[in-house]
Amino acid sequence: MRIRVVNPNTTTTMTAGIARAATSVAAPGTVVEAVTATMGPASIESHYDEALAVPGLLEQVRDGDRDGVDAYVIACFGDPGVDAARELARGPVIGIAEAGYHAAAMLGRRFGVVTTLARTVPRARELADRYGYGARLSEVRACEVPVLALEDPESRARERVVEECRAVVAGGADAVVLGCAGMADLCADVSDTVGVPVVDGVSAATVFTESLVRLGLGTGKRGEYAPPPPKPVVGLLASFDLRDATDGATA
Ligand code: 5HY
Repeated sequence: MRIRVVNPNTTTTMTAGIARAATSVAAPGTVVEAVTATMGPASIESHYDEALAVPGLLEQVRDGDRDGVDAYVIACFGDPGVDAARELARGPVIGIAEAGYHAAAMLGRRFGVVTTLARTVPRARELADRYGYGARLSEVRACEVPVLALEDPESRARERVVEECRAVVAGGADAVVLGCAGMADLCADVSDTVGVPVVDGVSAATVFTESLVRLGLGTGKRGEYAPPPPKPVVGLLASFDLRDATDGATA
């Protein structure tokens, strides 16, 4: 099976870390294709960034489906464009926030999240409510390390993440979810240090999509997630016009 793990920001070094996490948990026979958006912001830390990241994500899903990809992981903690991607893709599409929350919810009564910037905290809470985990989420804390600084040894990212994870545990959480794809490389070490399960959404989403494909399951296509109705799309986004794709005429 082929799982396409999409980094919706345009930073290839971050995709490399995402690829390591996904590949490390994929089963034999599963091909992990870690790809970077060809357009959009270098990192996603605001609603504006998130909106600009969606076309690059959808391009990777559209092209992946034309090329026979079986499932998709959206490797950004805001789960940007997950609904639109589910309309486009035949196979399962899972965002790393949703996967992280599902995994953490099976590891204790309450879980917390450690994210990057404080301004992303409300989005993390909103997604917990959307996925039905609002009551299980103890708190969301920010380490105040920008996404692209996570890779910089000078940023003390590991120490900052450990400090916030410890505070989440002191607040009563049984498990912690890391709130950024760029934290995937830190997961095992941080978990050992803080002594509770620490969940990386990239790994969780990879094994969950793999399991759904193995179960022969994909997104329900009868209603909300049916293919988008084809219509004229003009301007910068003209290549997202689905009419060619639906009537079989070559683009
Ligand atoms: C992420 N941003 O996982 C989110 C994290 C965040 O570029 N990749 C990003 O801060 O929301």
